[in-house]
Amino acid sequence: MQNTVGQQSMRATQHAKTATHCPYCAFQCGMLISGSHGQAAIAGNASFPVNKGALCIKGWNAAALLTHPDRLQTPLMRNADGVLVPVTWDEALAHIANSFVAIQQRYGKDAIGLFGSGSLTNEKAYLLGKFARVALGTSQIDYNGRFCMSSAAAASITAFGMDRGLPFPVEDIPHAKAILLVGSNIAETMPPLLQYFEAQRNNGGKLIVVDPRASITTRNAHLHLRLTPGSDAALANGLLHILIREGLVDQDYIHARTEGFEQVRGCVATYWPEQVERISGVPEAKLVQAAHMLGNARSAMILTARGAEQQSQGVNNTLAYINIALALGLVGRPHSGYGCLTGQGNGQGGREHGQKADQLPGYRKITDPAARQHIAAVWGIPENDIPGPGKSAYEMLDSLGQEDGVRGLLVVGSNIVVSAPRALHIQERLKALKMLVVSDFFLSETASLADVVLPSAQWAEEEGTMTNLEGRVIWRKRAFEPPPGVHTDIEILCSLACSLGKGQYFPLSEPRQIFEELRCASARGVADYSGITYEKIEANQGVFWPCPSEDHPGTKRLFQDHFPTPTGRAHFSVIRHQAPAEVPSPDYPLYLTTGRVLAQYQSGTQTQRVAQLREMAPEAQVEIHPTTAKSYGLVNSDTAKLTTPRGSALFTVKVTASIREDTVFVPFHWSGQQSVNRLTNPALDPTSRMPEFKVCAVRIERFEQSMEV
Ligand SMILES: Nc1nc2c(c(=O)[nH]1)N[C@H]1C(S)=C(S)[C@@H](COP(=O)(O)OP(=O)(O)OC[C@H]3O[C@@H](n4cnc5c(=O)[nH]c(N)nc54)[C@H](O)[C@@H]3O)O[C@H]1N2
Ligand SMILES: Nc1nc2c(c(=O)[nH]1)N[C@H]1C(S)=C(S)[C@@H](COP(=O)(O)OP(=O)(O)OC[C@H]3O[C@@H](n4cnc5c(=O)[nH]c(N)nc54)[C@H](O)[C@@H]3O)O[C@H]1N2
Ligand code: SF4
Ligand SMILES: [Mo]
Repeated sequence: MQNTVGQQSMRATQHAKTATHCPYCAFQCGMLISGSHGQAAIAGNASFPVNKGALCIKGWNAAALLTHPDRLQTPLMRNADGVLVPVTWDEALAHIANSFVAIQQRYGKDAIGLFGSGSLTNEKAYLLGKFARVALGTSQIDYNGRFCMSSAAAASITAFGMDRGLPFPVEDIPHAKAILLVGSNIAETMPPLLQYFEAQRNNGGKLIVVDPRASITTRNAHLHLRLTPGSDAALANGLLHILIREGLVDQDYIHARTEGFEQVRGCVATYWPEQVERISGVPEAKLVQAAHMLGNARSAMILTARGAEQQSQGVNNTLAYINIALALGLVGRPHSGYGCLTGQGNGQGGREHGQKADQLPGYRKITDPAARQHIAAVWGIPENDIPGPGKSAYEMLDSLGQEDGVRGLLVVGSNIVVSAPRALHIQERLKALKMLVVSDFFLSETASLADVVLPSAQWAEEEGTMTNLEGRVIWRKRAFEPPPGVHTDIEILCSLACSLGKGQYFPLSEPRQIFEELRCASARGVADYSGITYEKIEANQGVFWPCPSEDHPGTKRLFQDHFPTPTGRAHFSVIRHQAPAEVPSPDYPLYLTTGRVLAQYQSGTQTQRVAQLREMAPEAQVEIHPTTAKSYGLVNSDTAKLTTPRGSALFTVKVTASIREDTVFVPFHWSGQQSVNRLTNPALDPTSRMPEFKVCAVRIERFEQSMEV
């Protein structure tokens, strides 16, 4: 049997037909699909060098959704009684086009918005960005990567001049003598990546984890720094303070390859370990131990994920960790460096090809005249027709239905009712729209609010490229035809462009034809895909960007001898710790932090429909420390009501010593009364516009039936 709970790291044994990749996270495990649409069998692809045959439980069960009874099979449109009823594609598309045109005539081009996703293939992400600017002429496009990758991306661009999540392949991990893993729970969020950490450990390497929780990932760590939520920048500055004090920084590297160190040295001089202990709760002795492990290692890596990034100080937190990597001379050195562990399946490629409010394909800036000229030529439109930058994801959602805001919205690949912060408010904003269109495989919570729902093809039913967390562009092959009545997002966008009278710019094409256009659009950009072809991907098990010509092998490792900054040097940034936007108070005395569990994916639309995954994680639980639970009279399996200034929600109590006494943790995969995003704070990072999912202040009480929620 292949698809059983205990077999998640089982290696592939079976020969199968189509070599493709998992629909879920950024590890993009290679998998083999055989059988038929209704009875597809999945095996890990042992010859794909990244996962080497291993899959996690979500990957093993991915095929269960292809012919799931909840699958949308026909477009739906809201009738006069407010009920969603089946309609033909022609009716649905004509209605959308007419409404969008009417809205734009009345309120202007920017009254139509698009919300995209890091789940989309490169081809779809590219087409969505082009659709916004060319078919609709709107500046209002952003995507869920703003909730995911934006802080690390902004930090990398500031420090190194470009952003590729990991600037080295995962095969380097086993050779790092020390790793600082920050705000990342890979044991649950990317289990097959653990094999590289196990190899690192077997090679004598050390692992330090920075997390307010003793997550499953921390179990194998040599050192766990259990910081107060929201104190990463102080902790990082404290580590750098010790490294400088003890002469462990790499002066030659700092001198040859960086700028701005003196100012940072001056700043971190005031982050005395005892003061950092007060802010972060991490004992001075542990800070010193961590600094020694990192500073004395011949090779070392610093890896961050959402824990430090999803904060109103997310960019600064990341920059503070990057300062350590630069001071130790790690960036560009063998088996060393700074990297961000990207999250969604195409979290990397999805942030490169123009579905971001301020961006054009090839990771170009929409405000850069040269970039605009290049893309206008590829698209065959005058440069002036390309709109300027639009609002960031949360700001666009906050504007829905408002004066000067978006009145009609097309959502492709996101379930914002569940995943956006301050979810009750966002739900109200969505209801204020004149027209909400959602493309999805299932009637998600967001789709159920829509005026028109479009049934879209799933991963195994369409081909396209994805870019994994290493920057490796891979080919997700098609195994089956979509069910009758279901269209691909590419078909949907091209047909809609036709209905909008812009068909000449969107000839109905195969993904590989769109990829050919993407290659031209990205040429000479930061994320240059121009030398990548489907055939080259096939022959090489993926190609790393930048890859500027067909005879170029691709770039596995970045920054080895220079940085793509104006001076060729990396930049240190002076970072001062600032408290999160909301800290505990007498009314809301605890910290609330949020994240993920192994068996569920994101807003749960997909994984909650798989029986095996539902059984493993059937409901949202609040993790609470035994001492804290006792003080509130809570025991396991009680229902707790959590309240913040944004709203209330109900969770089942899980008493565990793995959490700090002053903090509770809730995963965000559930909706309705179990939606933790009813509670989260939409305070945004000033640079990345990333919401503060990881820290807010909360009140907790035992739920009684008489209470309101
Ligand atoms: N099972 C599963 N896997 C997934 C996903 C999923 O939904 N489910 N989603 C994918 C996606 S899109 C993403 S972005 C990745 C996310 O992958 P991760 O970043 O690994 O996941 P999270 O659980 O969001 O957060 C990681 C850790 O941050 C810690 N943390 C909380 N507050 C702080 C803080 O102030 N500082 C620090 N240093 N740490 C803190 C949390 O306790 C948590 O253990 O996972 C991907 N993989
Ligand atoms: N509290 C809290 N909230 C968070 C986070 C957190 O850590 N804490 N993390 C944030 C992060 S990192 C992320 S990435 C977001 C993710 O949250 P969402 O953006 O909601 O992501 P998904 O749940 O993956 O939503 C994808 C939806 O699109 C559909 N879908 C998937 N692929 C495709 C496709 O190719 N085409 C179409 N048409 N539909 C598709 C799925 O069925 C699903 O309904 O959540 C964010 N929200
Ligand atoms: S680790 Fe990610 S890509 Fe691999 S099987 Fe699990 S969800 Fe899929
Ligand atoms: Mo994410």
